[in-house]
Amino acid sequence: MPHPLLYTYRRCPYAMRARMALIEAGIAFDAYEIVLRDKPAAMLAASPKGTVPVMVLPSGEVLDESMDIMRWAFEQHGDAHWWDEAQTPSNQALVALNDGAFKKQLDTYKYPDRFAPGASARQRDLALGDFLSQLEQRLRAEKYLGGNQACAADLAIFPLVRQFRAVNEKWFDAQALPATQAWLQAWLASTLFERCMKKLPSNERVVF
Ligand SMILES: N[C@@H](CCC(=O)N[C@@H](CS)C(=O)NCC(=O)O)C(=O)O
Repeated sequence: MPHPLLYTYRRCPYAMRARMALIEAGIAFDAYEIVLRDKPAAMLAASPKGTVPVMVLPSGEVLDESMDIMRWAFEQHGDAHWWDEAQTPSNQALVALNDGAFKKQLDTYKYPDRFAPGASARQRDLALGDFLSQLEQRLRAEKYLGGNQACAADLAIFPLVRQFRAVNEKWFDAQALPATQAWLQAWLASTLFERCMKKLPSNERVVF
């Protein structure tokens, strides 16, 4: 049986969540590290919208949304907790906020030159008030978004919070977000993250 193929980009937060889910679920897969400016024709033929991650299953079925890849991965997994816990209304709402408003705020914060003066700091502060404070409340109550055990919502949200912190680590670490900071540091130090960030050659299909 050939492996499923994941078109991926190492630094893309959506591709990170997909790779972490596949690794956690113990799925053997091949990976193709793309160059964003020169996407492979085979990937665009499978998914014309041109975003990574894209997963092509041995059946030919194509999954081109990161959450669909996570769901597929955890469906193959013996432990239903990883996906089911991410389906609670509070986790679904938090992932939707992460992928929606928080992602937009992150982009404005990250690229201040592309926006009006002051917009970057304003969006940073809105992200703190709208999203990070909610995440903090949840993580003060429980170690993970999945409770005592991590779930797909933890994996979905952590890569974007990582990017947000990376804009200005000193600023992030100085905020009153102790539970979020500890949660982020634990993910950064995890074997799962280390494995998902393995360096691959570009433009080549390899066993991940
Ligand atoms: N909703 C998509 C978003 C994926 C996405 O936006 N990926 C970015 C990279 S982080 C991308 O491929 N952008 C296309 C480009 O930059 O050309 C998902 O969850 O899979």
